[in-house]
Amino acid sequence: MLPPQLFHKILGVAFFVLPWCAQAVPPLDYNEMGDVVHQLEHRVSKLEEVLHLEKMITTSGEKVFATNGERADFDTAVKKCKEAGGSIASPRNPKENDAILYFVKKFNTYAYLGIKASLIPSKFQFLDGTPLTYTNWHSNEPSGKGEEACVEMYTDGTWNDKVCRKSRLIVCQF
Ligand code: MMA
Ligand code: CA
Repeated sequence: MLPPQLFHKILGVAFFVLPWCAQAVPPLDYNEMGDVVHQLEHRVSKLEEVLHLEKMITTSGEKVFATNGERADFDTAVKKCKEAGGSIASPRNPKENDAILYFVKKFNTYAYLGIKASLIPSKFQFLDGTPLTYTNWHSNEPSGKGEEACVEMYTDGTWNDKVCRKSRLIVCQF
């Protein structure tokens, strides 16, 4: 904690320099704001191109899927994605499934999805409990009968229920 006298001093200085700050950064007019937005868009799209080149991101609609190329068990993958400000990749339609598949193929490694068995064994749902409206199970899957609570994506994009402690590619969504 800052001592009250020091806090007071800092506050005093802040208010003292405020008029100067306001002067040093004049307000932007409408056209200038447009320019700033344009420049930022340009920078962001260049960053996206680099990340795409490095096979670290791919987009589907509004969603951005990303990997750091690392592998982890299910709980660690969930944690890493959360720490990065996202969540573990959870495909809601064929296009999103394809976006995740892109990484699975590039890294030639299965990936865990943000899908888990519910209280009813062999019934699967998203991590927030919402039901699956789209599935892409491999033939004869899910097969675990309650013994395989997680779901991995194969290199053909189909899904397999699997134990959660394997090492799989970390793919997050943002
Ligand atoms: C493994 C395991 C299962 C999967 C079957 C498919 C033998 O178990 O990966 O999850 O359903 O293979 O043959
Ligand atoms: Ca299985």
